[in-house]
Amino acid sequence: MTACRVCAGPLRELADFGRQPLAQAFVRPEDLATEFFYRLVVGRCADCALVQLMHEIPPDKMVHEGYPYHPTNSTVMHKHFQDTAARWLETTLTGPDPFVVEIGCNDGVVLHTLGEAGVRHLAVDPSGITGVQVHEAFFNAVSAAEIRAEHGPADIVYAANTVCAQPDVASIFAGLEVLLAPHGLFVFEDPYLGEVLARTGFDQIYDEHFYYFTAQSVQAMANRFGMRLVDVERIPVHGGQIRYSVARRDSRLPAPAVDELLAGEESAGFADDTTFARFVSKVDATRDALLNLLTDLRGKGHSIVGYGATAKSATTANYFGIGPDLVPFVCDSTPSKQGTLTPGMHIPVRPPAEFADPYPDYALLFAWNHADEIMAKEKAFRDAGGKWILYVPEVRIV
Ligand code: DWN
Ligand code: ZN
Repeated sequence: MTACRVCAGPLRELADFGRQPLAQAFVRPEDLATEFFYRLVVGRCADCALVQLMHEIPPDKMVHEGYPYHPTNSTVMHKHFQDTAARWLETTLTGPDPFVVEIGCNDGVVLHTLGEAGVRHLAVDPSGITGVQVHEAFFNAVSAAEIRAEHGPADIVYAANTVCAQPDVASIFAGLEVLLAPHGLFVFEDPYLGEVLARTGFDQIYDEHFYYFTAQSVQAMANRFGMRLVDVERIPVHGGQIRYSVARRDSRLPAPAVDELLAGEESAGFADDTTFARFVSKVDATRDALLNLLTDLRGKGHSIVGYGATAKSATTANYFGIGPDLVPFVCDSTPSKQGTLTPGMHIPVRPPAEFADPYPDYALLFAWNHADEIMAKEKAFRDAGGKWILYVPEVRIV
């Protein structure tokens, strides 16, 4: 695909991460023959500056059984979602009988917390989820009309790590046009291209992240669909995200934070090709440094285990070429990942209990975004002389 998925403007290639598997297609040994691969290439729209993948994965390939992501396995993420709900209860949801809809509701913590406070809420999620009320569908004009007919307009439509994954973003905005109350807010949070560039967070780039937003590109996208970007907030989770608030065009004035972020993006040169070219050279320097380190340690007889079979680590392992020869297995707390092989490079995934059985000399922290939480949980590893290897923003041993 060479045209922008939002405005049909021309796409210019920025980076090519080669042949990749789907980042969460953990595979059983007997299914290796059917593994799907695609080419991971990132481009930028010359018209609206939106950075996006240049090849769209066929939707039937994206849906795989037992989707293994459970965000609230992390206590930090659980608190993040609880705090989100608590803040809205104090600020945005102070009118009579508010109604909140979440698109693709993760583990449902936001809605569950709102529900406990008596707020009407609904998840719109094709996979369904227990514990909160669900409308089992994709969010679009049709499902939005059904929801509006039954529940009335929504004061907040929320989406975490969902909009960036949906190439057909026009269908989301069509749903908002139907469902959002006149002064309602569409609030969504996704990885921030600025953090990807600033931290050399290349491993945020994989199939599920189709778009890499900035305030500039979200503003253009909102305008295109008759809405307006009215607020932005940096949030520290998942390696640095932005929470964007979008409203109907004439319903609210933008907060000063919008212009501040836009100015910062301009001066950081996010829309310049040279900025991305520098990023790509840094990624390649990280690859060389990490491969040298792992090869050197293994050559000296040290043991290394991976920690966190993240979606992100698919890009790291497959682009860098890290397989079981360098990292014999990876520990992960997600039961459905255990007993599988990581996509593409086929590193076995094992339960965290095996981490201490016995401790390795080094642990390669694929889940670097949860470093504080995991290092605290695994304090005994360090006490026993173990060392962590990190590679974002650069390769280091701690
Ligand atoms: O955008 C996305 C983000 C939000 O979540 C999705 N497209 C997919 C997914 O990406 P990820 O897999 O890179 O997310 P995490 O949260 O970095 O994954 C952490 C992994 O590490 C999980 O598999 C769980 C595991 N883990 C663990 O074994 N012990 C996590 C913690 C906190 C732990 O203590
Ligand atoms: Zn565009």
